[in-house]
Amino acid sequence: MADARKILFTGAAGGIGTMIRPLLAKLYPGLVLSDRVEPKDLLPTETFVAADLTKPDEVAAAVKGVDSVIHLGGFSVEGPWDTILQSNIIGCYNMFEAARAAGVKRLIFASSNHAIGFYPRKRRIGPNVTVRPDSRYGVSKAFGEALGALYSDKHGMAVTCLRIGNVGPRPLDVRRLSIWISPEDIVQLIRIGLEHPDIRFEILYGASDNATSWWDNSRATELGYRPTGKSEDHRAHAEAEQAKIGPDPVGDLFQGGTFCSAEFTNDVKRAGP
Ligand code: 15L
Repeated sequence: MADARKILFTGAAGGIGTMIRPLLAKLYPGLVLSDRVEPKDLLPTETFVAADLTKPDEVAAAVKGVDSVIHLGGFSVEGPWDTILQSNIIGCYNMFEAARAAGVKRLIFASSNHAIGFYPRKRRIGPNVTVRPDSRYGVSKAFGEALGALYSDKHGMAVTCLRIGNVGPRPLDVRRLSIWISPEDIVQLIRIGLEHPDIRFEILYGASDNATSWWDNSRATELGYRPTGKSEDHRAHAEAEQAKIGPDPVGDLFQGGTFCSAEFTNDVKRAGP
């Protein structure tokens, strides 16, 4: 039976949005897409509402009548402070607040591995470690997770934060062998966030079944996550791509990679937990 809930999907025209839209459309016909610009090739079952996350009235209009939100909107890499502030701090707050006011019951927040990027690659971590952002972007993702906890505890919104590694058809390099997630697997996690009856506030790692993973994703397994992607199937490609990239004495030590080495002025022995 078709899912009758009204679901808003922000960031629909972005990189991940473009990859997963066709998969989500099959599961949730009637999906409402949002972004600043309309994605090309809108399906007959999809509708679009333009919204700039920095404008509370536009966000409120997009979220009107909606039961659940998949919030992928925002700036997706490191950027100048004002860009991060507007898109990912103010924009994220506007989304949670509009969702609360509209009575939204569930929200999936696209967090990132960069909220914990300064953990060493040698260390395996679960979802409950202290955040160690590797960038202003990573700080904004930690902020979004904190907002998720607040709106869950104070207002009863069922919030799932996905600490996404890197989404794509295959891992791009050796670092991504540890953090890669296939489009199908991220849709599986989104589905858990939208449907699982036990969700209150969750942080789950957005990773496929990667043999070299740095993350304990057992909570996702408990909630029914059964990833089908295996990064090892793509090792030859990832290693060939890695050979084209020079060594990064800082980034190669930490989970966040180049996000850690960018603007780095510390002694590497004093960085990370
Ligand atoms: C992210 O959070 C970014 O959105 C994406 O563009 C990649 O840089 C990814 O992390 C990554 O760490 O590979």
